[in-house]
Amino acid sequence: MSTGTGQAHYDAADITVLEGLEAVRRRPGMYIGSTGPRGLHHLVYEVVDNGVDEAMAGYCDHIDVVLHPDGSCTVSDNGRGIPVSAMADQGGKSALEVVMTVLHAGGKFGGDGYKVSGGLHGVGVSVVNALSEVMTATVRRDGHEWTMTFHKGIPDGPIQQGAASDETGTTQHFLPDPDIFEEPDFDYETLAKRFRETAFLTKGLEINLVDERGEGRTDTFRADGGLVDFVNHLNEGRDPAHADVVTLQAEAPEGTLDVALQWTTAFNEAVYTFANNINTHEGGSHLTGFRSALTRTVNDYARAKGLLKEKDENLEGIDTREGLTAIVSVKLSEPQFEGQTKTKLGNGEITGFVNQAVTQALAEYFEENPQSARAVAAKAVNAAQARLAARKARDLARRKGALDAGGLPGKLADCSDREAENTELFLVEGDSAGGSAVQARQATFQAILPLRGKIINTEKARIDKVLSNNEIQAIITAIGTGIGEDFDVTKARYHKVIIMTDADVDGAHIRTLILTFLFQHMRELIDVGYVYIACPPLYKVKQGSSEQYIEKEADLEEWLLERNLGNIQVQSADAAKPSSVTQARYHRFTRALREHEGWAGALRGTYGTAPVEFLLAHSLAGLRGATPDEIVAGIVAASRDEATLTAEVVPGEAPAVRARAVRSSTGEALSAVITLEMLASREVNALHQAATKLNEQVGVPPFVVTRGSKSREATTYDGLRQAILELCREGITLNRFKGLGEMNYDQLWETTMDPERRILQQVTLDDEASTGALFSTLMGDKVEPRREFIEQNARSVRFLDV
Ligand code: 0RA
Repeated sequence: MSTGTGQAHYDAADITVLEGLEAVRRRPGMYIGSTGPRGLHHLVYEVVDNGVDEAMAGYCDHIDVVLHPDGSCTVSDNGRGIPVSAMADQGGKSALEVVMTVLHAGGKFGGDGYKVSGGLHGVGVSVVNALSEVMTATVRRDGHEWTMTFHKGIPDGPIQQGAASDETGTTQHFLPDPDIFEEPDFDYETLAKRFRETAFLTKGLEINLVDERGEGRTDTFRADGGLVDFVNHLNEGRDPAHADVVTLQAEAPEGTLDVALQWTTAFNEAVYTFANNINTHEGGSHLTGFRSALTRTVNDYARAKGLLKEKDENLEGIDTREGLTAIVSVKLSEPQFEGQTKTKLGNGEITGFVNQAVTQALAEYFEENPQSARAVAAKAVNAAQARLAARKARDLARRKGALDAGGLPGKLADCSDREAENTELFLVEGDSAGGSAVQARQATFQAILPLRGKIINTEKARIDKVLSNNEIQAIITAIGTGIGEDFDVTKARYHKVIIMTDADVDGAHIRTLILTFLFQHMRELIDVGYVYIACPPLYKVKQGSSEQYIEKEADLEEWLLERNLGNIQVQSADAAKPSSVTQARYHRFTRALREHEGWAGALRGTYGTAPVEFLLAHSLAGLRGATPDEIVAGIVAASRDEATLTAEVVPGEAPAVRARAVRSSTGEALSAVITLEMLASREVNALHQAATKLNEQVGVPPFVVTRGSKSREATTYDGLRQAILELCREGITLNRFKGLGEMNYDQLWETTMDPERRILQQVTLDDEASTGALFSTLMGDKVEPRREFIEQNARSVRFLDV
């Protein structure tokens, strides 16, 4: 085994690499979609998906994902390990180096069976590398451990052979570059959701997610039941219409097929399709085959058993899918992805294969389970009747002019421009806010529809019931597209439909109800990007003669600092004189503070509060790795004027020291048992490093912070941050808006409706499967899952990735 010598001279391959990395860093959006939260999480998916590919090829059954307090992430798998040998056609560079630095290099090795997924988001780990401040790849294979470290994608040096190892696998540690990403903070829930889905699709693969930040969390995702577990998960908020989940597997030259399905008593359809583990949001050939099989099989059964009489029309596809939850997963060697978002499977040959396999399996299931079959068929017949009834109701309503554009709802304050492209419709919570909105709007292009009271919960009601609801009728007629099978996006009367609700729990609920309706009956309106959420500000701040609206907490802090940090002086215990803090320095300080808090939280979780608080209060993290006697000496030496410290070795098996601090001013005593194990831990090491960074930024506590004649004392780093913010807030009037109604109309215009100044969030369906499950959880029949969800997410109910 040789090591690469690509660094020895500078050749054409190096230039290509540098150009490639450069391109990624210059236009990150082209490779990962955005530099916002989505793009950031994409980095993790990219790295994890490589391990999943390895699992799909049968070489890996375990992936660990760890989120570290410093904002970095480690992904570790037990696959074969990225190859490390030198590549002749790459100037002798190691394969590892090529994979890590050459765009799209990932799939070029290995040959047979590897990279079934290839395709869609497989931009390659080199993109992650290019966008990371630092990245280290460690490979275990060929009897050794091998490592390479990179900064912004550029290798620090050639591959290094490390200790002997008889394991195999790959570990990648990366820190997303804060110069590239707007908010380099991983969201645990987002990642958990994704890995839960990945685990469902890859039977037997265990994905372990660990959050070392703050309180810390961990989840293990593993679905030994594969797709059956997925269907059960999606049906958590629904009642099954028959006992078991139907499954089938089939293999043919066209590819392989895995299906799990179950009908429920709900009314909407939850069918999710995947091709090579990629969520095919736009459906495609596999979905077509699946649907025809269902329509035919259920019709045949209903006819054969007399549930459909001779005179009855056939069931339509949509009838047979009412309340159906299903996962259709195909794997094929050369997937073609088409459609607007490249999530529509194009391979035509798959349709017949899926159709035939599903028809056969479902017919067999119906044959063997007559009771279930009857329930399914009866439900479909029922759905057809409801559909016909709804059509009649709609025709009737249309004749009466209630549903078409001719008879626009009375409450709609329409705009004068008739070019849909130029216009927007605000769906506004409540009549009073609706009134202000009408006064505030630009009547040429802005229409207002006030919604009174509660919107019907469309997850719980069948279509005919939904249609008879006044608020829903008003929404449908105002938008003009029709719904369901009649939906026609070209008839949209506005190209922006903006949901404007209060920034409180009720507002969030109403927003969910509207989104649930749009999701179920006007999906395409969301798909084409016509649906938005208005973002009314939370605060108005005023200092002297200048005032400003502020959308969220974090922006408020930014605003305060921008204006007032310059007037603030910080005196630390170790500096001769007070100094001022620049914004850049303040930000480095708070970043280090977060990291420090993160490690402290991780330690508290493992060793309890008392020893950690003791460690922090007396800055003892530097004692790691010392002997018990040295630790005792170190603790005693940490005595200050404020407190006297004593310590003794605790006899026993696990070496530990009992430490005691007596506060001089009050005589109060605190003690804690500090184990050597804790002091030697990785976390204490990291804590010490974070503390060192804090020292470098702002010095050591206690601090005195002054602004003009006002001052504050702080004994901890967190206290310092609070003191700075409090002083920045002096002389500022802060106004909090609880709802739209608290703003007068010109405020509403300035902050929320004026296209020049407002902020709109476009609604997208990033992760449909979990969005669907979530709507059911939030809006479905079962109370328990909903309560659990709301309890778990009390502070941040974020169901759609908006
Ligand atoms: C190509 C070939 C082989 C393994 C891999 C790629 C591989 C890549 C990644 C990325 C993360 N984890 C991974 N594990 C494996 C194997 C070639 C062989 O051993 O025959």
